[in-house]
Amino acid sequence: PQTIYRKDYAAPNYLIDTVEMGFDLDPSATRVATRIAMRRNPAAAGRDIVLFGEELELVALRVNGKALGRGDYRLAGGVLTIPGAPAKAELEIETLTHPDKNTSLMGLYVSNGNFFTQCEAEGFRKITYFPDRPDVMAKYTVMLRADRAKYPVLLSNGNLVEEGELPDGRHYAKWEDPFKKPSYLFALVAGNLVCQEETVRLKSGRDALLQVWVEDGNLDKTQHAMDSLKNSIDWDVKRFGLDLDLDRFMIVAVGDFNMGAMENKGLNIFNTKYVLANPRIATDVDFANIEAVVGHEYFHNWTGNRVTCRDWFQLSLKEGLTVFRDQEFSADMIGTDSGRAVKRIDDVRVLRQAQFPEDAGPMAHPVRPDSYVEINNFYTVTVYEKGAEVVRMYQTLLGREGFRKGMDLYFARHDGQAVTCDDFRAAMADANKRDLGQFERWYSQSGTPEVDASARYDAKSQTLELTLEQSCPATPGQKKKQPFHIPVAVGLLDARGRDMPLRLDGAKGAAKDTTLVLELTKARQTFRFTGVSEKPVLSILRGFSAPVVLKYDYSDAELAFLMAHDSDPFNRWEAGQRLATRRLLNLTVAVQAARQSGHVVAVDTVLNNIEHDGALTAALRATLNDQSLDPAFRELALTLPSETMIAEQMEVIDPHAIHVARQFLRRSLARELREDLLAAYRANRTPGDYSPDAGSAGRRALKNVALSYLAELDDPEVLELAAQQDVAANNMTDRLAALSALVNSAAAGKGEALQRFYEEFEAEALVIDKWFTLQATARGADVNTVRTLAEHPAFTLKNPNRARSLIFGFCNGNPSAFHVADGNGYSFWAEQVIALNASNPQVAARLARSLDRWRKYTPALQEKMRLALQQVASSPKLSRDVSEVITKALS
Ligand code: DPP
Ligand code: ZN
Repeated sequence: PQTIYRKDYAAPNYLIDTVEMGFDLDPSATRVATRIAMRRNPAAAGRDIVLFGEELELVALRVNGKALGRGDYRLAGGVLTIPGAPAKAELEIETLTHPDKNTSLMGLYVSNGNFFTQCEAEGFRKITYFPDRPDVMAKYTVMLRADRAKYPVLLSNGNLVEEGELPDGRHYAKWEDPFKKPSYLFALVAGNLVCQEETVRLKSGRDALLQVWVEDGNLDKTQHAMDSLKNSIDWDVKRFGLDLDLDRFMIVAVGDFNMGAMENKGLNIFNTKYVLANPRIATDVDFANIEAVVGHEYFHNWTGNRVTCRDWFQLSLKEGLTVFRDQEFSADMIGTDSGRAVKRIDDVRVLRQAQFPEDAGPMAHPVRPDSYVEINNFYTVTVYEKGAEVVRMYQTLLGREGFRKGMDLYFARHDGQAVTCDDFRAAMADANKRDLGQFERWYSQSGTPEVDASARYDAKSQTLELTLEQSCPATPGQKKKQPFHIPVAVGLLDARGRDMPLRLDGAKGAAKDTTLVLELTKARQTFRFTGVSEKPVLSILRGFSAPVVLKYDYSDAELAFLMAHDSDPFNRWEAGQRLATRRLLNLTVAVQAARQSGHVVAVDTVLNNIEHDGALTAALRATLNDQSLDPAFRELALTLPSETMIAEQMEVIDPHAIHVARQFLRRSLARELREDLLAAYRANRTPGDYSPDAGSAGRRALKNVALSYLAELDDPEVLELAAQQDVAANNMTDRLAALSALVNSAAAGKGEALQRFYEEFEAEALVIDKWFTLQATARGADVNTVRTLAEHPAFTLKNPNRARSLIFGFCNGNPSAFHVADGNGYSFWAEQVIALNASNPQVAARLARSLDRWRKYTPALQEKMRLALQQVASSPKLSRDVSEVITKALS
């Protein structure tokens, strides 16, 4: 397969004014007639009309009314070239597609009997031949024709301008989108659907019709999505002065969907997972995710749709920015400072758990990649989450107002255009009269920078010197890195744990701020604080002010102190995580040593004899019982770093030892904190009607993390609590937590509980997904458990959510079972990648990435992983998607 390079970008030869499309919808053969008004682009070097098309039957092709014969154009490798076309050309194309055979879920496809489209990034070319690239923007008019009985609802982008009857029981609807858009934002939906709708008055005084479309029987699950949409509309006006520009905004839920959701202009198409919710079927996390994703797609209407990407290398221009916007939206919706902090911690956890490993592995790429084989492989945590951190750093450096000025200038300059990450950076710089030249390296250099901090306090002169040194490891294609522009937020705590007012040497005025943002731009820099009246404890990288690894030689006592006192909630949490990580790494080494010595003593006995000062237990107890802290924060503080997080800290990953160590620590904490946990469990029940608000959700989270610790003890009193909760719960959060506690314990009734759960929720696909995941990630689950579950009548690889629930759940969510010594986990993985490759390459390529970090494992595991990778590599008909991932992993 061919590699596409950013440096090869060339402007399109032809621009488009209007596109008219007619669809005769039929699941087995849909005819699409397209008429495109094109004109030569004066800014382009080439003169041919270049169209892309995949898996299409070309029925007819005409230029200015004249049919083209085989000699008039070239068609090779999915590219249709028409040489010698006039400067102004009306192009007519007729194609045939087969939606019911389309299992890739890109282009036009059928899900549960209804039609849907997915065109980002390059799915439009599976509908018609077209200059399918984001810098070609046009106005669309779309005519849909279909059987009225089977497809009573016909939707496309923009406004409904006409509808009516046709002979033979068919009907039609004509849609007109008033805005220019790239083809990846095209959408249509046709089928038997129902909607919840509401008319809202916009800030501009106009009215807009909001609709949430679902399958019949799901209207009791749309209220939260509708509320989230209305909140999103209000928030964007308040925070960024951006109002809805349409008369009609639709969200449609579909059960078969590769991604989370898609921001098609005026017609967002969503994975049901991010729409459907009520207390019975959705957890607190689901409710929060729905709010975030509804917000995300809605915010794309400005950041993505009104201003779009020049080419796919610029994907983070819209995704990083829009993730940042949805993160801020969710934080503002919680409203409290502690709620904001909890949201921040959650987001950083995702970044470090998923993006840091990506940045250190074979698929590492800059936020703005330089090349790709298959663009679908670059919808990554780097482009999204690290991209959002990069946007957040502008705000940290420029302040909220400065950031807003940059956004205003960005829209003033680029509304209606397809632009680059450099254009965004220029708007930020120009609006604030700042030089952000060096900041560009956040876009061009891959890898996670490391910042090493060291401090020297001089009592006599009352100065503190903080030295920061940055480096960045080599990544594929990038051996040497230049220094980044890194905002490092710093605070100093006095002996009583209070923030000290800060003053940098040479700064004018009295010290008053207690957090300063230092700008680290050189490889090594020293910052001198004056008037520091006593030796402080340092709180560095407050709020996680940059996506870096901070190294600083904290003592255990300092970490416990920060955990008790830091006014910055992020660093307060972080101190506990550092303490826990240290302990977990020590335990892991001890497990390995015990195993090697071959002693027949139980590992637990060895671990019990390891000396430690109890600092972690004491600090966790204090946090757990601190009623002044938000329950949601306490839950985060109590949650140990995941096995994946620990793995990333090790030179050589030993999943089994990590698992034993972490389980041991959970059990000993449960034993030592038993009474405190029971008290927290009882104190944080949420009686009465369920509400997904952050306060109630936080209480449930604390209660349920207490339950999960307690269940480690396998004592009858606790298991009885779980069994009671399983029966009495009035919401899915509590229900699932109880079931999970039972399944992960030695409870006798766990099989029954699982069965009861299944029967009760058999009709709710999203809940059955949870049922599969719970079992795939359960302690004691192994490859055979998962193979057996894959034979369950409710399992199918064809539905991405279901495939993810079981297969990804196991391969990514149960590391010690997946990395079993005999390599059976890897054989299973290879089989599934190969099976998925045949039906859905995009999902297959995601699964293929589960072995990304294979070179970090013990030699014995490495060898087995290499064989599995090679097995996939040598299987026939490998898609571009999977091939790129496997080739990079093996290289
Ligand atoms: N639909 C995906 C998202 O919103 C890709 N644009 O991020
Ligand atoms: Zn997005």
